[in-house]
Amino acid sequence: MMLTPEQTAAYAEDGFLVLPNLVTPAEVAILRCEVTRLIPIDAPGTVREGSAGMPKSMFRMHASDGATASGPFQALSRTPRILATAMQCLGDRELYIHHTKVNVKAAIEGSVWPWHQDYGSWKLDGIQQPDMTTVMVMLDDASELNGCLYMLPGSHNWGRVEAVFDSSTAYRLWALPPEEMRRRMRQSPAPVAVLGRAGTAVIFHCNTMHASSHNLSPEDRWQAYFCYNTCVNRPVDVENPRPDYVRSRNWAPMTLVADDAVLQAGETLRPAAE
Ligand SMILES: O=C(O)CCC(=O)C(=O)O
Repeated sequence: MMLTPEQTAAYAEDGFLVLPNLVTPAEVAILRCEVTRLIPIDAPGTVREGSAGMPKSMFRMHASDGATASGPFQALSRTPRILATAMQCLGDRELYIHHTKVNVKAAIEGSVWPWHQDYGSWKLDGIQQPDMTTVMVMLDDASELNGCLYMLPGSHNWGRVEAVFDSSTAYRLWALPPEEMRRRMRQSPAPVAVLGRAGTAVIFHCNTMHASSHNLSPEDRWQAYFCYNTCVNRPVDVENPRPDYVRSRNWAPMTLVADDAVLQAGETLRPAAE
């Protein structure tokens, strides 16, 4: 898939671009089966919350090894629809994945993600330039009630803003200071709720300020995140680097696969016919 000139202009201006129906219902069904299989696994990085112990985040679905490796997620991370779109947004054909995750925002109990920029954390991983982008794929319909993402249009143009470590939820992260956020939001266009049917995606720049609310609905909200970096921008050494599940050491350029690779990977998971 190639973005149109209007779409690339919108990504450059707003710092994000919504891509409705990027993933088909058949693919979503396969990916959802995979999430169901992975939820009980206690893998490095899995952070749980709520009375059912649902993963607020679980990592590394795209990898070929490890407890959470998933053929369909690996395939999706390399399909032209996603990888070539990331290449186009980053203006570079040599990309690797910094990390992937699925955020299960549990019904009633799934908690807020405070306003943050992903590069707030990724710079501390040793990544020198904000030349990174994330593709989020909805595995459920996303609504304001179930805690959809919100994007602050144009906020990537402000560059990286100094962050504070927020440990108010199960997933601790570098968040934007509340006073800074109040000041900036008063000068900014209103946040955009990223709503859509399962299979809708959004691609967003690593400095775009984003957040999401508590899930007040009676159903979980599942979203998958694929974070891409350019190979030339791989992290430099830092003291106490974060683990591989969140700061990948696999810096080899990724190759594109056929666009039906998720369906093919799903076929191999089906029990053999009698
Ligand atoms: O899944 C969500 O609601 C927000 C996740 C997020 O902002 C992130 O992982 O950076």
